[in-house]
Amino acid sequence: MLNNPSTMIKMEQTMRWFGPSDPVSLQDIRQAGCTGVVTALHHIAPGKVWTIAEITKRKQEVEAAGLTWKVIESLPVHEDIKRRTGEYETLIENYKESIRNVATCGLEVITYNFMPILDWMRTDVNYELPNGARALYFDKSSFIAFDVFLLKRPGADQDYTPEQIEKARIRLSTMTPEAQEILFRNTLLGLPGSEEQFTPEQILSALKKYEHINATLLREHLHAFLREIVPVAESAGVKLAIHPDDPPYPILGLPRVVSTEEDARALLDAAPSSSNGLCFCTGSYGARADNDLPGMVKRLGLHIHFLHLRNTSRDAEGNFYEACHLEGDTNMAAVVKEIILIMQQTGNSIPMRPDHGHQMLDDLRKKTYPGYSAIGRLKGLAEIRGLEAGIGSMMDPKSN
Ligand code: CS2
Ligand code: MN
Repeated sequence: MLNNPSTMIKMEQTMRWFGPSDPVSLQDIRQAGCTGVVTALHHIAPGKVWTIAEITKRKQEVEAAGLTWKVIESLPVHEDIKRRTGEYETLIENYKESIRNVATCGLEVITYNFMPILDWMRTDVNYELPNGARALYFDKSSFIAFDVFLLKRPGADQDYTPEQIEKARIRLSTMTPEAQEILFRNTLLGLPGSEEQFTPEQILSALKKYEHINATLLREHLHAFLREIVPVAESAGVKLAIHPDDPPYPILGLPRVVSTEEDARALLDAAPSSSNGLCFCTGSYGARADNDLPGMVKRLGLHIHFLHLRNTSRDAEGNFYEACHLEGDTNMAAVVKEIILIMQQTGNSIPMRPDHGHQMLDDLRKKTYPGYSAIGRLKGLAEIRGLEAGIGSMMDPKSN
């Protein structure tokens, strides 16, 4: 309707780009319909300062391709900050300096997480769906088999019931040595976008360093960190967005403290500020049946500075796979509707990305980072964009 344009504010559509070595190019992302990318300086080690020169260089590279870079994913938090050991005070000062530099360069949102040692964890990164596409899968029995029988983590058997362990033993016995090797490799995958893997020795010694840290202490460390960095972010004019735990419960005996609405509320209350906010990842929060996602958007929406929209299909045992964006257990339409209401209320667009996608079509023959092939994410993005346009137009008084 030319003379009756929609007044609806739309989510800002982006995709993650892992930098110059990403097999998915900036042009690919632009053709997918995105206006921007979400990226990070992956070559700078956690704990080191992001300099204005390095940030500017990356920003110019993105802008030269006709895209914007407003959201960082991620500015990693050094393990010493999570444990409050070693040089953590200096590391927090470095983090603050990076925040200021990012703001100076005009970036708007900083995504980070507070998961000890590991980021997301899956047992299968090539799970074949009935239609032949491939998805990421978390199978509890395989994971327990890895933990108890392959990694042999001390005390692991205390974390599970005898029935769970027996089931895991049977699962392992049905796996070929090759399948066991793949399971081992998948679970020890390093950060998304890297090809590095932890060795079993590295993981066991990293776990040992967290032996004395329970959920209460980790939460205190997170809140103390926030009390230090939130005022810096606020005065610099950038927003922080914490990504939830994935999966959203403790694994390998490690506490996880950003898994539920209550966790999110507690961390927001620890350092009240419009700069203290959330990366609302529906795939991560949605892997728990007790998280009410549309309700969380409704109640926490003013603090949502970045959105990861994807779906999971889960069962009562804790197994889940990444479903199509509009299928699975999260009612994506209800979530999108709440997001539209929040954007209408604030008058601000919230950046989103489709998070992961299925490996499908031509991408099945390409080597891509697990979850980050182009076509599956394009499909997810297109579906969410359609959902938003449809729901938005029904809610828009001007189009009725
Ligand atoms: C991402 C996370 O690939 C993914 O699942 O959503 O790895 C995310 O980038 C980090 O947890 C944010 O710090
Ligand atoms: Mn996510």
